[in-house]
This record gives sequence, structure tokens and C-alpha cells, in this order.
Amino acid sequence: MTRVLLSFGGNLGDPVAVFRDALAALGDAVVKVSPVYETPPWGDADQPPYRNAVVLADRADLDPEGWLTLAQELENTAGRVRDPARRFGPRTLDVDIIAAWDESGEAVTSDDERLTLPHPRAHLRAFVLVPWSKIEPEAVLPGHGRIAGLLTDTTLAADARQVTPTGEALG
Ligand code: PH2
Ligand code: MG
Ligand code: MG
Repeated sequence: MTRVLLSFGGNLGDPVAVFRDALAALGDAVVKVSPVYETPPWGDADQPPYRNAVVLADRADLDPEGWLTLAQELENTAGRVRDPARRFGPRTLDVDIIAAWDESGEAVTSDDERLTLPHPRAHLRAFVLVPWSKIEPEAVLPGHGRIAGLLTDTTLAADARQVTPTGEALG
């Protein structure tokens, strides 16, 4: 069994409809789903606001590499077009693996540049930590401690104030 925390993000088309399709494709693997949030674009400022959510999911038959393949399939199904010149540009669906845990609940770590675990910037991103804290208030980001503690950092707290629930449900 590998449990993962997935971050869903998108800012082209109808991201919430795209999130719903991706969740349906994950099927029984889905354990918990956060509300949807509107978030200011991080990285390139000249793009529309994002919708973000997080999904806790579990699949007995997938290791983190298998999850990466599945995440990329979900992005491709959503019509994601990759622009090599714009790494942080607009997209229909981005599915990032934030952290992974093995069957005994131990965090999986990886330095592989294709799949770094935990995600190297997750501890800096209010658009990941705020939705996650909503579904798992006591969660720990491996290597960084409790997410509730991370969110009290001055910079993150300022970013978190801009992460606003939209009221759109994915379930
Ligand atoms: N994803 C990016 C770049 N910038 N900004 C927000 N608010 N949310 C995202 O998911 C996001 C982003 C590239 O993965
Ligand atoms: Mg991303
Ligand atoms: Mg990504």
C-alpha cells in the first residue's frame, strides 16, 4: 500500500470539472478530498488565479513511481499541454505528489529529480498546506513537522490569507 497526498491545481478552462473527472478516475483509491480554494498564481504573476485542492489517496498496488505515472496520465487526460519555456505557466491540471507513506505509515523519501519526496517546495506553499490542514489538521509534512506549525510562519500566514474557499465541492 502506498498512501499519497496529491495536490490538484489548474487555471485554464474549468478546473473544478477537471478535478472532478480526475477524482472519478482515481475511484476507490480516494480517501479524503479537501474543499476547492481560489489561490493567487505563484511563479509567473501574469496568469489567471488557480483553483487548488488536495486529495489523500491509497493504492495497494502502486509504489511512488506508479503514482507518478498515474498522476501524469490524469494530467494528459485533462489535455495538459507542456510548455518547456514556461515551467510555472498556466495549465488545465497539475497533479503533484506532495508526500508518500508506506504500508506501515513511514514516510517515503526520494532524491530522484523526476520525483523528489516530499515535494521540495510543499512546505512553502499555502495553496497546498491550507487545503491539507482542512482535511488533516494534525498532519505532518515529512522532514518539516506539523503543517499547522508551518502555517504560522509569517510569510506563509500572509499567503494563507489569500487562499480562499470557493464553496465548490468535488464529491
Ligand atoms: N502551480 C504551479 C505554478 N503556480 N500557483 C498556484 N496558486 N497554484 C498552483 O497549483 C500552481 C501555481 C505549477 O505547478
Ligand atoms: Mg505543481
Ligand atoms: Mg507538477
